[in-house]
Amino acid sequence: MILHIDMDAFFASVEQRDKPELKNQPVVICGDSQRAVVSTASYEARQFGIHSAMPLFQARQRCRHLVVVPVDMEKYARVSRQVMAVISQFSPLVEPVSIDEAYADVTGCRTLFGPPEAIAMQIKQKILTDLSLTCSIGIAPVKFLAKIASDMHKPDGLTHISREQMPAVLKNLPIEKIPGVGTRAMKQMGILNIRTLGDVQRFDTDFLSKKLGKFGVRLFQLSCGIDESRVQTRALRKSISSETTLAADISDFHEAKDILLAHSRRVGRDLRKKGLVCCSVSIKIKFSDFTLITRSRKIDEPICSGEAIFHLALSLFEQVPLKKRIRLLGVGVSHLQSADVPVQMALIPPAGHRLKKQWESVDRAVDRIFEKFGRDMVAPAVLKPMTAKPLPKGGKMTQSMKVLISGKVQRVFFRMETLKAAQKTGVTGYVKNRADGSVEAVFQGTPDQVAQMEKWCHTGAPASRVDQVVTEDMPSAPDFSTFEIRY
Ligand code: DCP
Ligand code: MG
Repeated sequence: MILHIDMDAFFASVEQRDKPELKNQPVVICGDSQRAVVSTASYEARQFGIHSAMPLFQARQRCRHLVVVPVDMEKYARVSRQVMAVISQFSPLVEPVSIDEAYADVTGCRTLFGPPEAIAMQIKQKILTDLSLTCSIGIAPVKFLAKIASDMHKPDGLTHISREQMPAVLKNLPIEKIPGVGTRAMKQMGILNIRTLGDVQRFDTDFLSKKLGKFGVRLFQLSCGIDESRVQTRALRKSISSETTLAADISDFHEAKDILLAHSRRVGRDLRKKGLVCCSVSIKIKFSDFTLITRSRKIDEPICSGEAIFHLALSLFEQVPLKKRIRLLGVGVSHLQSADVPVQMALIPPAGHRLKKQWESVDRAVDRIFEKFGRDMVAPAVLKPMTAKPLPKGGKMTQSMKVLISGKVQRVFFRMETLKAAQKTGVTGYVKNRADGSVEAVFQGTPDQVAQMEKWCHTGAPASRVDQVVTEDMPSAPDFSTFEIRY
């Protein structure tokens, strides 16, 4: 059985909890610009017809005594983590899907906590007593129905759709309630006179896939109560990589070696931070004529130290004949697994094993210093700083870096959080969504500020999952005066 937990009027409830004068008041959480739109409205404000995404001026017209509270994303992210922690006490299989909602598979938890409904009640109770917040929970045999159920009796609701009730619920379920139905699909279904999931049954999958593409097939399955999607815990990243398009093409072996070391350390740090190890290392080289080569090597024993990654990256690099100048250099790791998974060690450790373990503990110590005191405190002796160009005015060193972030990074507050981090760090530039599902950002500032922002991209926003961060130095970027979200 699957639970879908969704907090009630999340941002507004957190503010009403923390500021007692807001209790029972029509409250909206909102930016304060001219063009501000409502993030969310308290249930009192919803009685005036105010809802998320409504322009603030319109909301004010509907309710004269509306209370406008500014967004405090850091606080909501913190509360979100507390909510997820409560849910995780009841099931090991928890999938956070946004800042205020998560799925939990409670199939195997009956012996410990009782039937699904009892578990849902315990989660609601614990969120109320520990965090003074209410949520609504849907219970169903499949994910999409659990989500629909959580919305049926909001706020503070608990809705259980049993396997026996499923056919009746599916038959009458309005099509617009199905998560992921876009306006185009809605239009097409209007033409076919499909209003409920029951109506879908009048057609066969061939016809539906011709009219609606892949979604048509999924729709047919859903109408039969089939939803193959499983609750996915922190999905393992497939690969991690770091690369730089160099400010100027290089041909010097030692210079290339320094860059490989910097990238290897960065990738290693990212691996350790995520609690992962890798079994494959690769390098990527783009030459001055834009030809691109990649080389990779699999290893038997998983690694996560920057030195070990560098050792393999260098051996790959040494096998590449360097006839042209190098424009881009990168290091990547793949075949990732959790560092907690027990690794079968050979009975007698190979000669290099102790050395490898020593490097890993050095790296972990350096990581802790990095976290505590910042990037400049420790650096490997052979590393040079990454390319930076001097600003003509003021004499301050300025660096511009373009970063492409892929993974689950859209529709999860990634841009808003990047904007906040950028404003805090003091960089200029922009962040925007790309059509391919990735997020693009340009950061401009001192090398240290840019490095901080690059580090932030690896961490991501609440509920996001960063799979890959690709960086590119921009030797001739225009000067940005602010940091903005671009559309
Ligand atoms: N949010 C936002 N902009 C939107 C929609 C939502 O900033 N267009 C934010 C504010 C919400 C939070 O995300 O509090 C969670 O979104 P929900 O859709 O779950 O809405 P609420 O939790 O506010 O209300 P509900 O009780 O309907 O779940
Ligand atoms: Mg909610």
